[in-house]
Amino acid sequence: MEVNPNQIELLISAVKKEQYPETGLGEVALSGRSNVGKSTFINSMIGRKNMARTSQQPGKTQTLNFYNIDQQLVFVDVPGYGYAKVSKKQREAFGKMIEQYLSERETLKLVIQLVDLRHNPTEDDLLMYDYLKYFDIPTLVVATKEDKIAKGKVQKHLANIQSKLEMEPEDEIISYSSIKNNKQKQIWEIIEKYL
Ligand SMILES: Nc1nc2c(ncn2[C@@H]2O[C@H](COP(=O)(O)OP(=O)(O)OP(=O)(O)O)[C@@H](O)[C@H]2O)c(=O)[nH]1
Ligand SMILES: [Mg+2]
Repeated sequence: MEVNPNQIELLISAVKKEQYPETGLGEVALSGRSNVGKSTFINSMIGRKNMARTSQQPGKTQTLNFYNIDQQLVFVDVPGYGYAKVSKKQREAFGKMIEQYLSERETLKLVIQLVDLRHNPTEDDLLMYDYLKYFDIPTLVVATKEDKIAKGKVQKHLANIQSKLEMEPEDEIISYSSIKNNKQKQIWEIIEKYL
């Protein structure tokens, strides 16, 4: 699958169901801890530097951002979890918004769950993966920031994450670096299988 970087459009930043766009296209949502690199991942996959807003401050993405990707699919950039500085009330509101989307969206074909390749999955990562499995949502785990780890250690870290998440055999895991930027083709091929 190839996407034209000039044919990407932010359809809407939604906070409720009534605002979800009706495109007839399959959707792929990005989930993960705040600051893990979800928005950066979207940008590197579509070959655009600043389409999805990124930041070194966690908590950048606060709405469900729907991007039409070259009329082939819709990427949904989701607010990150586990960010201590948002208020309890805001965290609850985010939680509800994300849960409603994940549990009710019929056009959702795949969740790309981002984790940090360097570390053990967090408690929230474990909860999120379990939640996705509870709702039978196909999941691709992308372990990002691969550039920050020695090449010889990548496989060991991947195996550790796979085992800690108790990943189901049909779900794939892949390491990735938005800086190296060299696995888009491979990941597009995986995504295509689910659309
Ligand atoms: N070294 C390295 N840094 C990365 C990588 N991916 C993302 N980053 C950096 O991580 C920071 C956070 O990236 P974002 O894409 O804004 O993170 P996010 O998951 O969208 O965060 P929220 O919107 O707060 O949920 C930025 O400074 C990125 O440049 C990567 O593969 N390698
Ligand atoms: Mg973001």
